[in-house]
Amino acid sequence: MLPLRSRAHFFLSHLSSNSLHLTPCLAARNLKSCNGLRSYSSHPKISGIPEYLATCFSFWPNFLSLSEQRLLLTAALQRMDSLDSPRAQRKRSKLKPVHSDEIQDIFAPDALYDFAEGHFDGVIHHYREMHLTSWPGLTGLPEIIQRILSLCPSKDVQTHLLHLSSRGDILPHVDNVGASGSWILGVSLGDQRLLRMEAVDDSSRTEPFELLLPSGSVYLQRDHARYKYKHSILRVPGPGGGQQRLSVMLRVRPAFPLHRSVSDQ
Ligand SMILES: O=C(O)CCC(=O)C(=O)O
Repeated sequence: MLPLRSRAHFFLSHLSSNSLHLTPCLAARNLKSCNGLRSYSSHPKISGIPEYLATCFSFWPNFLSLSEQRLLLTAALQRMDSLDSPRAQRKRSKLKPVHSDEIQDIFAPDALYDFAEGHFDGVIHHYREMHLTSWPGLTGLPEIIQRILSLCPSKDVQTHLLHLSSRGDILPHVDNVGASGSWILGVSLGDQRLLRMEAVDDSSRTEPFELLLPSGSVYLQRDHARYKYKHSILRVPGPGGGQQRLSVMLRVRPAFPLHRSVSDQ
């Protein structure tokens, strides 16, 4: 089984921050590219995908039906919940089942999850995450996974689950180039969030763009959009202040990983 954190992440974070913290999660991010959040979330400019990125950024706003979203979210939470503390698991087991079709009602309240305050690389806040090696055996799930995999440009895929609390955000970053290859595909479940894409190189004179990611949508960044753009996931400003969101992130394995840890071999 692959470790949740590879030495490649560890190495880059050490280079860029000089602080060493090992946390049990996948950190496929490059700290070098991160900066502040506030100015974006308060003035979102929601736009379409710019013409010049049409070949390397794809978006399917309604890829999964509500029943598919519900099944995929249930499966993902089942896997993640088993990693929470026995205390959190016990508290959740006392919850009364909610009879509703709302996707949000599949999540327990924020307080019943072991959300981490901040990632060691400073990019992500109020989250849980895990590297997934197998999905639970739920009826109908393999068909959904197959449909998602059919969007992937290549086959050698690693899966990462990322659960943001109602307060969770992901700041601008480029995924660690040593931890994954030339494309990243994200399936959004739960709260609608804003994806912001901005060029790494300020001199490129390309405008940042923002896209609303509804539950059931899928986006794919590849090549130029994967390497030359920072992405962030922001709460949509408004009175509600955000709800929980879980993303299923598929990434191609790197052709030449920077490092392999002992448990990788
Ligand atoms: O949740 C998403 O859509 C993006 C996740 C992400 O940026 C990351 O895992 O580095």
